[in-house]
Formats: sequence, C-alpha cells, structure tokens
Amino acid sequence: MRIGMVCYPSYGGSGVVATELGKHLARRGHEVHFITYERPFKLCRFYENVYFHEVEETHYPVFKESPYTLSLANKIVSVTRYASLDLVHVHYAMPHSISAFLAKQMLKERFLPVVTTLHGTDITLVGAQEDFYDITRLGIDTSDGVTAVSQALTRETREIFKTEGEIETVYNFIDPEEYRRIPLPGLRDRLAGRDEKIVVHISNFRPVKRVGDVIKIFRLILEEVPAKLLLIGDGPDISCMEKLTELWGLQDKVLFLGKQESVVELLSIADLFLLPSEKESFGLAALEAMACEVPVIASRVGGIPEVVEDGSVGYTAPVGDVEGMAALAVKLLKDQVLHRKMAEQARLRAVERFHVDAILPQYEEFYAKTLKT
Ligand code: GMT
Repeated sequence: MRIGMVCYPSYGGSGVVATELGKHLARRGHEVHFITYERPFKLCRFYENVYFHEVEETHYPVFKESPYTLSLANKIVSVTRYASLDLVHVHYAMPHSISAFLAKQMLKERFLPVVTTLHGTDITLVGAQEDFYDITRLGIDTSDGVTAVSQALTRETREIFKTEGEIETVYNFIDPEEYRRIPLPGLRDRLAGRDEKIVVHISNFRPVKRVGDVIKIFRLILEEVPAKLLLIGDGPDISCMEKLTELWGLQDKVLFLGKQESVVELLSIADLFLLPSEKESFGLAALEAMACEVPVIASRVGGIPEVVEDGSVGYTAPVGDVEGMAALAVKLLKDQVLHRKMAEQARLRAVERFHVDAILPQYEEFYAKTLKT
C-alpha cells in the first residue's frame, strides 16, 4: 500500500506512534510518505520505503500567521497525485483531519480515503473546548475510518461528540527489541548514590501531566527511602517545577534532564515510573517504562487501567491522591521481592499485549477495511 502519514513531528506520543507505525509499515513493504512541517525526530536516518514531504510555511503580509492547515491540505493533494497514495492516515484530529477533509474536496479526479487516529488531548482537551467542538466533529465525521488508542478514549469520543460512527480501538505499541532493559555500565552510579532508588517521570510538562504531583509524591517517598528523581522532557510547566524543587530544597535530589532522543538508557536504570496525569488516553510513556522492567504508579484515569494493571505491574490511584501514590511507591521500593515480581510482570504485559507485531496488523486490516468501504 502507499500510505500518506500526517502527524506532529516533534516530541509527543502521537508523533512517536505515527513515526514508529510508518517505519514498521515500511519494513513490511508498504510505501510510507510522511507529510508534516519538519522531519519527525524519530526518523533520524535513512529508511527504505519511507519518504518525507515538508509542508512549508507561507508568509504573506495580510495573513496574521502562516495558515498551516491550508498548506498541509495542499501538500496532501500534491503528494497524493505524485505518489498515487492509496490512503492518508492522520494522527491527532486537529487540524490534521480538517486538512485531509479539504484535500479530499480538492481532489476532484479521485477519491482519497482518510483514516484518523484519535490520540487523546485532541478529543479530551481540544475537541471538548467549545470553540473547537464542531470543527473536530467535522473531522471525525468526514473521515472514512477512525481509530482511538484505548477503549476509554473510544467511549469518551462517543460521549463527547454523540457520534454513532464506528471507532475502532487500536492500542499504542512498542518494539520490545528496542525497549528493553540494557543498563549502560556506570550510568546508575553517576546519577545516584549506591543506596538511592531512581524514580523517573517523562512528559511534555503540560498542566494535564500534573508534574507538581510527581514532585510532591517524590518528596513523601524521600521521607522513607533515599532516592533520586529524574525528570525527562520539557514544556510550559518546567520553570514552575524548577522553582518548586528549589523551594523544597530538593535541588540535589531532582535532576532535570530535558528532552532526550532516547529514553531507554535512563529507563534501564530506573526503579519506578510515575505518571499522575489528570487525563491520559493511553500512557505510551508508561508502556515504554514497563517494557524496560520498570513498575508504574499512575492515575486511575482514561486508558491507563487498560495498560497499567493495578497490583500486577504497579499501581493506579485516583487523580491527585499524592499521599496514596507515595505510600504505594514506598511499599514497592522497600520490598525487593515484590519489586522484582512487578518488574517482570510489567515487561511480560508490555510484550504480550502491546507488541508491535500484534498491533501493526490491526492497522493493516483497518486500512484494508477502509479501502473496501
Ligand atoms: O501526552 C501528551 O500530552 C502528548 C499526546 C500526543 O498526542 O502527542 O499524547 C497522547 O497520545 C499518546 C499516543 O497515543 C498517548 O499515549 C497519550 O496518553 C496521550 N496523552 C494524553 O491523553 C494526555
């Protein structure tokens, strides 16, 4: 198949899923054309059957800003014609599904099937906002196939948009060959003391991630267990978190590591992963941690319970239950036998339930089904 792949290329779960999907589809012989404003960061070398088409910014004095949605629509049209695409798969409804809708209208000579994958905040934050409600609904309703990354998101989309159309759940996935525990010699000792446990959080530091709760939980952990907190990623809340760390005198205990191209090395020395989000449609970061044998403590929200099986691979607790999460973390970090068992179960669940080889055919079948309708 010849597939156009539209996504956000920078750091973020939806872009990672789209890029990994494209790379694996290409490996299976499909031709994949990424259409976005810069090369996706995970597309860092040459991959056979993978092409990248850059959507350029248009600056014109009367435009307040560059109309990306329109430029993208134009680019989808030209790539569809040039590469004879069979379909376009857009990740994140806004504005990508609207660009794809416009492209369909412009392509008078042929029908262009559009698959939209909903990733979470495109529905729960952006789509649910009044200003974006109708336009997001248009994007969903005019797509020829819609997938969502968890059953919870599928349900929530139906509730928010009162849509009857079919939405298929296709989970996020990992390549267990890439995501596995391979500790770099000496790294653990360089980042933490011999007696210290390593707690990790990875996100885009947006309010929805409640990074403040991560620091609060960690502060309570420290009362019982010597530990270091590694904060990976960047985003609007970062300076606020730096201030909180300073205020509580935790500068020596909390390391802000910023955006990282690869997190496997850091997950490979971690003892615990924290994800106390307000909303989380799936929690790809938690899955990556699990694949690296890191138990997870997360909010019992959205799609997280479908990934983080409570009491088996870690624990879930109500959003904002900082004390509860800290108590569970202390219990887990103090009990070596329990910790090893959960670490093993985390890896097993990641491999058995979310292996790329199991999820990829679901997308292929979904494409085939969409092309037939
Ligand atoms: O986590 C984010 O805020 C980034 C966002 C994205 O679209 O890049 O992630 C969403 O999509 C991921 C991939 O499908 C999911 O694993 C994340 O759970 C989801 N984030 C939220 O729902 C907050």
